[in-house]
Amino acid sequence: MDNMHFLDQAKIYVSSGQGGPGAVSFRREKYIQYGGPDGGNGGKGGDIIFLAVEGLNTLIDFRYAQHFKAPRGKGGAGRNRTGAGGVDLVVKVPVGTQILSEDKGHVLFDFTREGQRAMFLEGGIGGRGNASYKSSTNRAPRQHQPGEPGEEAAVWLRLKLIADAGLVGLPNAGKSTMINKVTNANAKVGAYPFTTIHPQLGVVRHKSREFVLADIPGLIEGAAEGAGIGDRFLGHIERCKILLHLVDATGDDPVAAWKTVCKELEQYGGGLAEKPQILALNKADLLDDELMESIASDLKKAGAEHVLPVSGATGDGMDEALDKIIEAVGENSSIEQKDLPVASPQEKDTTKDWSPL
Ligand SMILES: Nc1nc2c(ncn2[C@@H]2O[C@H](COP(=O)(O)OP(=O)(O)OP(=O)(O)O)[C@@H](O)[C@H]2O)c(=O)[nH]1
Ligand SMILES: [Mg+2]
Repeated sequence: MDNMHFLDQAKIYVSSGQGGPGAVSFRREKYIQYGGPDGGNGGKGGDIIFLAVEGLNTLIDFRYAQHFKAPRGKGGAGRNRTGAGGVDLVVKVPVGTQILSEDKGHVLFDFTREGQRAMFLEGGIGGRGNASYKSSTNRAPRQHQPGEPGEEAAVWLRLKLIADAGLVGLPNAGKSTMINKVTNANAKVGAYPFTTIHPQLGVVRHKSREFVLADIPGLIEGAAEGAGIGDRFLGHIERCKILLHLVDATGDDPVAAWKTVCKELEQYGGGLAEKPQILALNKADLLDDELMESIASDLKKAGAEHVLPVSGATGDGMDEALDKIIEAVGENSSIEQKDLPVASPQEKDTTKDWSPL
């Protein structure tokens, strides 16, 4: 994905269509001077519907289009003709998008599968035409209604990428080098911190299986509170089933590096600290085995369960790491699950206080 065209949050304004007005009309027939009422009802306004679609890993389009207004219903007409309904407006969002209240306090919908669809704002119903007011006591009513107004709301779209496994580590740990080695991604690599400023996805093909790996910007102490590039990108690994934690073996203090990142995952919350983790001691190509082993044993003394020596540059050790990921991902990686039935999205909770405009 092109870094310049990544956007993971956008505010949009949506409104459903107003109902069309009911008509006032009377039949005109050749030999009847004064026919009965025949004004039809107005049509319903268009709904605002959200639909999750595949193939867009960014909300960038919403930077340029922020207002979505469904058309109004057409007015009723004589001869009891009901006005045409306004066409529903379908707002397409990438899979992984959450729809949040304007104050960001509530998740209204969480789209995790292609094809999920949710009705958000219903169009106003059409007004009654005068024909509907006819009664035994009023044979020539002139009553009619305007259409009901539509609804308006402002909502935030927040994209949380769908990946099966996520790369975490301090800046310069070698995350982007690794994703480039094992996937089709072409992430920027640099010998300086914060080379990566946007998350990036790549597809791993390993032993006839496929899964999606995410590379995110490096984490530093305080990242969970917004330091460095901040906590915002941690959201993109929330949906991962496993994390590949890279520690630079050539760094000043690999044990401290490992602990710092673990602490940030814990402080961020969102279940990140509870996810299974593979601790990969990276850049093994630069150190001799003895030194690698001594660092690994320091990590184990500090509480690490299993330390896997790897090199993202040469690919050494990566087979074992990928085997473990495949195992954790199980049968349904995010790209292999296409044929499963589509689950229905979270119901819209009308008790939540998202604020209409
Ligand atoms: N020798 C060697 N160098 C590596 C390896 N992995 C990464 N590097 C180097 O380490 C530096 C940082 O690599 P990146 O892949 O950009 O690191 P990163 O974790 O993505 O860094 P940020 O995006 O800044 O968080 C670059 O100079 C890489 O060439 C490795 O396995 N072996
Ligand atoms: Mg990087």
